[in-house]
Amino acid sequence: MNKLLFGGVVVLALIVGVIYLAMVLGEGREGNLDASPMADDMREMEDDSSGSQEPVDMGEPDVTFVLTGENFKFVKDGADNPELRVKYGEVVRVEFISTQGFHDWVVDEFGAATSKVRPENGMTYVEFVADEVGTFEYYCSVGEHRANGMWGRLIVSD
Ligand SMILES: [Cu+2]
Repeated sequence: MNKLLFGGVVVLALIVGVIYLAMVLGEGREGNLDASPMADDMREMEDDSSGSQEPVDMGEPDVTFVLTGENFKFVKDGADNPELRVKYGEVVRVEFISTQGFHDWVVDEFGAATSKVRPENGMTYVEFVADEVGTFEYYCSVGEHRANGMWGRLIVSD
């Protein structure tokens, strides 16, 4: 009698174990198919990165701003000291031309600075990676230009 009971318990345990495994495996498959968008996103990101093996190169900016400088403000598309908005991690390129006076374009937090130029020097530029989220000041480091209002905001968002 005891042997029979023991055998029955072992068989029952095996059946329960198999059912449990089947459920776990089944859930796993379902999760990958539809119930787990995060896993899908991560797979897509991996696919994207392996598909385009472009080196992180400062020559491939994600966003380019064209600014001009004058006494004492930056101008972009007719706007004075415009807010520049970028996404975290983007390679940012700022092209800068002085239309009046001697100026540069600087953001301390990213170590970004153009050379100081006069109108006859034409365009200068700087590229940097926006690797910190927050609101930062860009400004002209020549003389008292910053104090005279030659600055604006660079906003890096998630
Ligand atoms: Cu200036």
